[in-house]
Amino acid sequence: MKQNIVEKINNFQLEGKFVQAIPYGTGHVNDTFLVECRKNQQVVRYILQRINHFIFTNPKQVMENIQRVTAHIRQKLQMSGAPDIDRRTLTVIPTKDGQNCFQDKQGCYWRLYRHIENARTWDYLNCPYQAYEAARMFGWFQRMLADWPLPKLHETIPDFHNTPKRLKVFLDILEKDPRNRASQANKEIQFVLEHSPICAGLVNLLKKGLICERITHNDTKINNVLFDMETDQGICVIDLDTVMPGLSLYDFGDMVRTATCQAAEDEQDLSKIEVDLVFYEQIVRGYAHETADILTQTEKEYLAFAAKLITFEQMIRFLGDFLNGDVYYKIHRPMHNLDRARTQMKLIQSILTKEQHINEFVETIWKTLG
Ligand code: ADP
Ligand code: GN1
Ligand code: MG
Repeated sequence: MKQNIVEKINNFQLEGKFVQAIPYGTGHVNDTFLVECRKNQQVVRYILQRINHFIFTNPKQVMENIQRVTAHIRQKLQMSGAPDIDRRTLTVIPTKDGQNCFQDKQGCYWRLYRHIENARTWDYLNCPYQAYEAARMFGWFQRMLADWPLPKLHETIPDFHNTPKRLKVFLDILEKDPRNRASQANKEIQFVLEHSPICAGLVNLLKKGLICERITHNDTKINNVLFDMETDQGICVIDLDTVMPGLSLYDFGDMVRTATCQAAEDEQDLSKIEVDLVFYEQIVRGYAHETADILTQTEKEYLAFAAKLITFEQMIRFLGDFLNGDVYYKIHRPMHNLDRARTQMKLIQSILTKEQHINEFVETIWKTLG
């Protein structure tokens, strides 16, 4: 393993000499390593990643997007005289021949980022302040990209949040039931079939011209924000593979999905899966703080709907992958994807029971902001 990583890392313009690399993070798609080098007496850290090229079929386009997005944000930070810029946006380390990623003999793509020090991610949050901060960061990220110039970014995964298409894919898998697993998930399948009309909600708004595409993150899962270890402030939005044209509503929704429940996405004790309204309210406030003058009235009205919808979309993605034999998301135990689908179902049920209250406070927050 060590030899293998040394081989990859040696292709980049490193500062210092390689010491060690350890697998890092809890992502479901790419492989991440924390790399430590030594330069004189100092430790220099990097994040090395193997891009999953079965999912991101054009890694060069992914990297081109990331380069452009990080350069755009960096320039704005510089112009505003912001401090600590290297901790507020990702820095891609070039390969020795000046490329932004490297393809090995096996055809895998590798990239290297500067490691942001004294920062950490959370797989689920511990206090409402963190929820506010996470949402403020994703709102800030959207605001930074609100004036995106042409040319458009590449669509790194087509129809990524096209929920009706996601549903169609799910129904096709269910019909084939290729691993004979449907009988193990009767309740969950029934739930999907009963609630499927929700799927078209946002795509229909787009078709009617009531909302528009923006440059969005598309994976605003809570562990894609770095928090400062001392202050717990949000400092950097990471995991930029899916930054592309999309809907701001899906970004808001995925924050609610992952930051209002104080349990992991794969928690097996479903009694812990509950939407926390104090966290939810802080997410709306943090997001509104940055986006109040960018979002349209319709976007503001559909925030709560979007949270429910994306949780449903995620449920059908996990459940579909379970039925399909776990071919997309990494799993660490049998039934892992079914467990994940179950947490999403429980979260939607919890949202449904508190929906009226949620709609009321979202409306009040926008009213008080004017
Ligand atoms: P994945 O696509 O697998 O989720 P991420 O890009 O989110 O990969 O990285 C996985 C984890 O690595 C993150 O949750 C975070 O803890 C850490 N990480 C990623 N990039 C950096 C960075 N530049 N500095 C510090 N930590 C990072
Ligand atoms: C994947 O790689 P990671 O864990 O950040 C997935 C997201 C899902 C998420 C669910 C490219 O994200 O869309 O919401 O798992 N990324 C891709 O945890 O499919
Ligand atoms: Mg991530």
